[in-house]
Amino acid sequence: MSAQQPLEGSTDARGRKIALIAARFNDFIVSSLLKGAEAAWVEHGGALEALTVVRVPGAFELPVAARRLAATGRYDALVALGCVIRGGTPHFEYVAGECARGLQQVALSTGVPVIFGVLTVDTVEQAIERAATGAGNKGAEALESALMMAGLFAALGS
Ligand code: INI
Repeated sequence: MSAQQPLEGSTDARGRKIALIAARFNDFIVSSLLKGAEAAWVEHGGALEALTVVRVPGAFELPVAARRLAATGRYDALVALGCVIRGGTPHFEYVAGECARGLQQVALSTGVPVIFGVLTVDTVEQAIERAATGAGNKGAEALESALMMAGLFAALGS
């Protein structure tokens, strides 16, 4: 006797509706996450014209934009991209904490997967490492997670 095959969705991007929400704050990092996500979308068979990209001021605004997009019912999954770098003040905790909490709340309340592609790091160097082109780009990883969740939910049916 063996267990059933785990139910996993296809990560084929064709026909999927995904929106990327990217913060402008720390754009020198977030634009690389965005490029990584777009490249992963194309790698998985998606057409760039079929990918929605919206920009918000900072990570703190990602949840409300995600909520608005989820409410349209047009998207199979959302990817939130941002970068919060720890400074000498408690601001980091507020921005990073509320961003993570808010995004999960949107996912749980709407049922639309919201992927946490927000870097929360201590130093600029750590951010650069995670936004570099190629393997390890967290934007690309976030996009792949979105495709996995969209594929899984498609396989589960409504
Ligand atoms: N926003 C970020 O995305 N990353 C940060 O590191 C950051 N810091 O450090 O302040 C940040 N602040 C802006 C915040 O997200 C809001 O846009 C702003 O407070 C207006 O609501």
